[in-house]
Amino acid sequence: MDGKKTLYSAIQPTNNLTIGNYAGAISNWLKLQNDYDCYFAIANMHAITVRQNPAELRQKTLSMLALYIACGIDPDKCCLYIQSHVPAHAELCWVLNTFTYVGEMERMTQFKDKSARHAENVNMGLMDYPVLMAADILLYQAEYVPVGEDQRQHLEIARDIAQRFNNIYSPTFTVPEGLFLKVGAKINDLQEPVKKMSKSAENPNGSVFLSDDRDTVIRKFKRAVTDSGSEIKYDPENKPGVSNLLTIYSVFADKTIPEAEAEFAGKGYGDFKLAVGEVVSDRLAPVKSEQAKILADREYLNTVLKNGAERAAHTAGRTLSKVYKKIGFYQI
Ligand code: ATP
Ligand code: LTN
Repeated sequence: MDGKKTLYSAIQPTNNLTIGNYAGAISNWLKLQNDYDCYFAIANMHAITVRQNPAELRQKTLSMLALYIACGIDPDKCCLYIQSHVPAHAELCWVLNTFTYVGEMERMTQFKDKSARHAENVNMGLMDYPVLMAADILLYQAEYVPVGEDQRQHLEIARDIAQRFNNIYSPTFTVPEGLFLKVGAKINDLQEPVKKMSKSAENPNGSVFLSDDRDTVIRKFKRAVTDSGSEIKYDPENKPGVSNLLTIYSVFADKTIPEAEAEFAGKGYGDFKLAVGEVVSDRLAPVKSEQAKILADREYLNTVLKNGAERAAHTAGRTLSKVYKKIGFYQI
């Protein structure tokens, strides 16, 4: 479209989003939507690799769409859709499975983590997760994929699979590149600041959810773990707690890390934590009220989804048909 390069990303509708998802994914998408032909999906097929409550999954899917729009992702500029609405994802995934080795999948960090966390349900889908993600990206011939740091390994495998297929047949897939932010690509847990902040963390005090009310946000920041010493300085190695808070502040206040350091020079940890909590809740308040308004308009959401799925299916269908031709599937 308009000679713009294509960009693809997705988020699973599991749990409520955290400020980590906002910083690492959505805030980045916002900046990119004007300059690229963007596809943003709700990855419900990825979500079921971990057991979900059906009613909740349905509700979270819509609530995530409303959130995308409330954050400023414009459905007139970007293609917003639900992964399961476009069958080509499952279809290409099957083909790509035959170009992926079991050993490669067993080595994936997220697979190992999630298998340990869900030992009672280490299903084939969990292992196949990266191949489905490769199918998502490759169907749209995406040049760029903005994601958080934790997705780097999955992106590498998507590139490998694309190159493998292109080498065996002829150039078919664009080999995608990850777009990682300098600041915000990894927000850590407030209680264990050396661990990634996650939607499904065990301790809810370590994650700040976009749905948290102001008091909860402030309370979580007040209780955030800081480090020894009293200086407010960015030093992830020796001061992981303070550095994480500075990162959050810089994303939510739209300031650089040195600007944030200068602002808090000479101040105590108490004031600093309060200021971070305030800037985050100030930013979230309008998003939350806008999300509720959008969520109430089911007809509008369904129209967005219908248009999105149509557009996505058109692009994806072209790639799938090319693939089927190359591998020798008879087509009428
Ligand atoms: P879960 O805890 O359920 O595995 P998650 O919080 O890791 O989920 P995903 O749906 O896997 O969220 O990720 C959505 C997007 O948010 C991805 O682009 C991911 O890289 C980004 N992201 C997730 N957590 C963080 C974080 N702590 N900091 C920065 N970006 C993040
Ligand atoms: N696994 C991703 C979500 C995801 C994705 C994608 C991201 C599914 N398909 C395609 C980028 C491109 C995650 O963030 N956990």
